[in-house]
Amino acid sequence: MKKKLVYVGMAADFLHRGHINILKTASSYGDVIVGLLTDQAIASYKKLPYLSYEKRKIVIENLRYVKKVIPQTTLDYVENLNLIKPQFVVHGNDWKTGIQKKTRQRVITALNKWSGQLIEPKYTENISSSLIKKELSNIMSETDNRVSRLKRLMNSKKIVRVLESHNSLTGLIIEKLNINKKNKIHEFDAMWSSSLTDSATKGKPDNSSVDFSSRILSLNDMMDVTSKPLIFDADNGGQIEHLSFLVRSLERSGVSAIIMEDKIGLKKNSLFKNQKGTKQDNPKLFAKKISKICQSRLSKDFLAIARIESFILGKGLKDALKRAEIYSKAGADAILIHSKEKKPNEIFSFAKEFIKSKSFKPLVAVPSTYSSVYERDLIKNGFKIVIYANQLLRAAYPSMMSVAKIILEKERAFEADKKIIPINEIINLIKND
Ligand code: SPV
Ligand code: MG
Repeated sequence: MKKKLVYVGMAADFLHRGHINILKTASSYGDVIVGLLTDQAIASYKKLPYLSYEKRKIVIENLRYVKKVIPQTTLDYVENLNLIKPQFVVHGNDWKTGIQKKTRQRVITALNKWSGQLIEPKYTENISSSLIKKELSNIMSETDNRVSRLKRLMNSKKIVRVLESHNSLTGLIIEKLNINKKNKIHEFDAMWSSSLTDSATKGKPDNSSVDFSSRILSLNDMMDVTSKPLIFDADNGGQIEHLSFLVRSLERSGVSAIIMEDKIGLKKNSLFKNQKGTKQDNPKLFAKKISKICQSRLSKDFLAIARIESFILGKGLKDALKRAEIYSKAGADAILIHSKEKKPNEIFSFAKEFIKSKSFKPLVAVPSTYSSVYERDLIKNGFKIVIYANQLLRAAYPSMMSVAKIILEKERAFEADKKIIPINEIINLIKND
């Protein structure tokens, strides 16, 4: 007699005895088909798994309780259930509440169509998920893994959300902060080491007076206490002869991408109104720098991102598109199209044309001046990375100024107390474990 089919959906990033309990129970009902959640499916509602789909698949399909593994491309089971029409679905009873409650309801409705049954073994307690998570964060901050993570995020998420970090404390905000919005976890995916905010933190102008060694020291501080990927703002990359050493240092520190802008001469921040005296590089020479990065990197997962400054310097769309073609052919993995307009029209007009090209590469936006743009509109227009490039420093400075002023005015600190967090909170923020 043909055995009954049992469907089990799982992410199975780190297999533990809770998973085994589910699969063992499932196999007592018939042949087990595991719907293994793809990276995209998992990233749609929580963190990207440590292991890629292919690696997780190898583990699961070799378990003796499992007959077959198929991809489950969404958090929702219904598509796969309609395809297989299993007599049983098995899932731990922990999904009755929380983020997966709706998914469970839809499974029940689908199963009802062919009188299938949902089996919910008791969730395995005491496997100490906090212990696993702690281990996981150690593994995630391993250099190789961190370098590759940005590329994996780009392949798995609609848009990779990046926030500026200028010290370890801001790195920790990016690392830990998340909010639950409509049953999806929203968080920042990566850190941006900004030349502007790193220089400002050191009290220096954004004109490359803070050299790369010093920039790398600051980012190493952040790397010590975080596990998320970091994108490095390399200004124009410096001299081509020095680039391979910069790439080597960045890769060794666990950086995932370098962004290099096509300007020459004394560096000026792109958001300054007056760009007089700033020149764009010859595109062919800049392309050589991109190729140099590609040749120097040890891992193909370390991304070379070319930043086009045509709009900043008033050169217009045609120039930007011509450069995008050249940079893409030279090996750029993505293109940052910069703009200091109040609206994103300029960058969207660029995206609309570039998307038609055979050389199209994922686009990066830095919405500092056009901050009203929503992520959903960037996604619609072909953008894959959004960098919020300076907001944390802009938040910290006025707050510190106002507290310093209060102390000066009142000649005591009491009045400032209600504007600042208690000392206890600072102590708890940085735990020594
Ligand atoms: C930075 O954050 O340093 C940047 C982005 O390069 S911008 O300030 O817009 O030039
Ligand atoms: Mg910069």
